[in-house]
Amino acid sequence: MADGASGAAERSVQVKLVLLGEAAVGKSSVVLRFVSNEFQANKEPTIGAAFLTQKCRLEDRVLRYEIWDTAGQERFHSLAPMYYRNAQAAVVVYDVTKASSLEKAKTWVKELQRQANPNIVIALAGNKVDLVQPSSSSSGAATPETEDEADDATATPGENAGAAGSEPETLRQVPREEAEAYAQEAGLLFFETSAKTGDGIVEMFTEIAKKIPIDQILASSRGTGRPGAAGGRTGAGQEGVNLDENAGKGKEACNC
Ligand SMILES: Nc1nc2c(ncn2[C@@H]2O[C@H](COP(=O)(O)OP(=O)(O)OP(=O)(O)O)[C@@H](O)[C@H]2O)c(=O)[nH]1
Ligand SMILES: [Mg+2]
Repeated sequence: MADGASGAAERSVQVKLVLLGEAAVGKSSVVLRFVSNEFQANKEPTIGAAFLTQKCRLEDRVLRYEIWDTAGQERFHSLAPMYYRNAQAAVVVYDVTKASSLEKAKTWVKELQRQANPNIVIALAGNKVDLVQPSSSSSGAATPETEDEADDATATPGENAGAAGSEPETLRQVPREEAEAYAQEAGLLFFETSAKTGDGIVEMFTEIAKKIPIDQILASSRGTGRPGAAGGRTGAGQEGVNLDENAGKGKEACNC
């Protein structure tokens, strides 16, 4: 997975990506899987937002995702524009075991389509698909690594109480076909994912990367002298956990 491409940093294009979605659908877990290949069973709710980065190799180019993982709790909704402003990509997450979370995802998509960058690449992610699969598989992600950061401490038990087992299909509240049809209609990329097993996560970030108009970003950044400069880190909701250290460790990750 990690191939440690040295010197690639100079050529990497920065892509600002924001995650949005109802509380507890697994946004932070999706990012944690992508950035650190880890999963925490009792992840704490995000406060404000968290900032992380991860590189993604695409043929001869390297993208550096600058990821804003927003808080899904309603009290943080008004902060969202600060994070999606100038974003080139968005992942709107819902939970396949919770129908209302798809409705919330749709309202985020509408807001993005009205107010975000008109060229933004939006992916819809139906997360927690491990809860509705007969047996958990783990394509697309390798074994979890243990990293130094550990921001979990208190428990937020709930919907994922060790449910990998019997009659899983009864847990599904959002049929894949329904969400996929909506995504197609709305012009979104669509994935079902599991932060727990890693299913679909790398694939999703890779497909998003392929859709990013890199040449346009490079062209528009000539004026700024900063590739993909897109809002940078201004306006961060600084209460969030900053896992940026994870990014600088030479894990070229992304598997692309
Ligand atoms: N079974 C299962 N549980 C998951 C998955 N993704 C997240 N969870 C669990 O769902 C709970 C919420 O996950 P978070 O990643 O904190 O959700 P969030 O969307 O970031 O929540 P907010 O920060 O409050 O908006 C945690 O207990 C996670 O362990 C998944 O793919 N499968
Ligand atoms: Mg979170």
